[in-house]
Amino acid sequence: MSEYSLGNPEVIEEEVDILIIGGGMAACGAAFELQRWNENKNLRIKMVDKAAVDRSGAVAQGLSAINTYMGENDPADYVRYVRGDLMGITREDLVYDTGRHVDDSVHNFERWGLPIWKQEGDEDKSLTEGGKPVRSGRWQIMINGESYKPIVAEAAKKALGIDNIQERVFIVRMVDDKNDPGRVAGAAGFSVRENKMYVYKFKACLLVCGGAVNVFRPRSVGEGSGRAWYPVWNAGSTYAMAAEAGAELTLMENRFVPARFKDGYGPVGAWFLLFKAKAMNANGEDYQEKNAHLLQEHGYGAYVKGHAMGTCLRNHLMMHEMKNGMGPIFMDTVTALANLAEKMTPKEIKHLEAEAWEDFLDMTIGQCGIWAGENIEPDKEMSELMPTEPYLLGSHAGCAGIWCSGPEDLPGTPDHYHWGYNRMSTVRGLFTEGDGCGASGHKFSSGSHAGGRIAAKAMVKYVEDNSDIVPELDRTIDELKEEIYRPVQTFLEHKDYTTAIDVNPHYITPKMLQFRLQKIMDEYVAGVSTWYQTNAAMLGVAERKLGMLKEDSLKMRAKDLHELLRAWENYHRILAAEAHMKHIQFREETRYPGYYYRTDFLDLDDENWKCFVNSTYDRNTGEWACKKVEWVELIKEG
Ligand code: SFD
Ligand code: AMP
Repeated sequence: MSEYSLGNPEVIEEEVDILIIGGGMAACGAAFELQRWNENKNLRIKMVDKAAVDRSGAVAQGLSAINTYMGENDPADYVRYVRGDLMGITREDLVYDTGRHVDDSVHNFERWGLPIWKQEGDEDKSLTEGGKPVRSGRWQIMINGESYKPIVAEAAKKALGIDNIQERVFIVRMVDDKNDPGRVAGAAGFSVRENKMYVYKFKACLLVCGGAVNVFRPRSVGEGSGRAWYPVWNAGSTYAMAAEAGAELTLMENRFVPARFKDGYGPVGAWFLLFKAKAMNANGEDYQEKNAHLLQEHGYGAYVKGHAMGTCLRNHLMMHEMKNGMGPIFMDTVTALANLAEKMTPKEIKHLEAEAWEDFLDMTIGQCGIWAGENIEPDKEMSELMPTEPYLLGSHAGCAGIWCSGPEDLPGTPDHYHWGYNRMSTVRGLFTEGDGCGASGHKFSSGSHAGGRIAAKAMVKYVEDNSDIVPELDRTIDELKEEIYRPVQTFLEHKDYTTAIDVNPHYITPKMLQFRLQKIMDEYVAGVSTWYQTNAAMLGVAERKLGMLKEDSLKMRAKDLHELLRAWENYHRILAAEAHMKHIQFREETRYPGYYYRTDFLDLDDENWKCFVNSTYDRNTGEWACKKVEWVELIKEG
């Protein structure tokens, strides 16, 4: 395909009843569930993913644990746990809803072939037959999960039918209804492989494109650049497209800064919880014990129960050491494995060592590369831990996202938690789950799948109740084409002005624009270079610079389809970044110490800020508006 034909793509228009945008955990859950509710109804359903569903999204490389499985636990306790971990403010209706439904998804994963570890003697029993899983923590169970995503994808593909799945199409924007601006009627995007633009019309859609990675300058550089903990192909599309469609966002000030094995970004859960490893400072001290008194300051310990402290607080205690020159922080893998091996046979010890490697081979292969490349044998040498660059997400230990209507049957649910169909945003017809659904973290892979199923059921009801909707787009095909392919036109118009293709006063390459975004966010919005600290003055600078960046984003060039993808991913990142910055600016307290600090408001201030911060974006003016929204306790402390 020549670069010149790129500006004039073939246009493919399709009308369906329900469009699933994304092909990750929530999307696959929805696809599976829709089959059930669509029996004898013949609704037209389509799934569109920018990648290939078999290996797309956060679970692409696999996982070693399912982090949300109730089993013998009461979902009310799960709500208490999530509330504590996220410093008091969560939508308890949404969290409870996930808790009461999540196990069925896990049982299905096992039925579809996912190997779930069982306790001795129960190896041949499935979970539904009473087989007891190997728990790493109260909520987490261990799996052999290299093929987790293909297994979940296979069930989704079978349910929907291959013909109803469109892979390699990147959705750029939602389109409002011409006759009803409070409702979405369509979505538009382009093939990342062929010169084709896609325009969908629908009655309802599930927007589940994951969270936002590479918004901040990553710690990885040079040949490691591109390595991050969360998937780099989560580019903020969910938040940006929802915001542009007018949907209210919530808790976008929240972010996740995970403590990870340094440079390879290997997760720590299995090491802390299953292998019972301890982390220590440069002097071999247990900094969590040593720094426990820090939780008395600024009210940070308000939600600590017994020894259980929120994920951000564990970071807070670790960062204190690093900021005070007491790093590196080491994960003592050596003692952990030696303790476990004490009562083991040589064969069992070999197996244990294999598990230590498999934990990463199953989900973060790059960490094994680091171990191999640096001659680290975990039973002989400790590994460094490091807090990563921030990620925006709503399904792991973070709660950024879209403000969604919750279930209708929970006692005490206030009206502002429930205004329509479950998991529908404030824009009619626009549903979300997984990383998209705000104020309800700790869904993880299983909860995101279950959430997709909850949303699917509600979408079918919405479509049936609104069968008279005839979606009409408020943008013409030509307008959409001009907007989506603008980076290509910019390139074609100006490329001959200079002899060096990447240097041109009329355009900026997506890669360079991304560096600019990451530098602004890193230096002014509490990235790693300021040890996650910011204040009103820094945010003021960020606001100005992001405004100019947004203006300049219209000058991004695309010399091929790959760059067109990168250009739009970066545009989505900018909007997600702007929302994050505006929310941090609005919330004048430090709610999540260890994730970020407002140095001008260092206290956790329950009196003024035990509330949600919600925002809306006006795509015509480019302005954001933030407001406080009341938080309500539904589950009493047990
Ligand atoms: O170890 C467009 N997660 C863990 N969950 C667990 O249950 N256990 C773990 O062990 C977990 N850990 C973990 C996890 C993730 C990662 C990356 C690592 C380790 C290394 C979290 C879960 O994976 C996560 O919660 C869910 O996957 C979230 O689901 P969802 O559906 O919200 O997002 P997705 O799966 O990433 O899917 C996104 C999809 O959108 C597509 N997409 N399609 C069209 N147009 C666009 N513009 C699009 N933009 C994106 C993507 O291709 C994808 O299909 S551990 O750290 O704790
Ligand atoms: P991670 O590997 O860090 O993503 O963690 C996986 C799961 O284990 C998540 O549910 C975490 O909240 C939990 N977890 C990780 N480390 C700890 C810890 N030190 N104490 C308690 N829970 C943890």
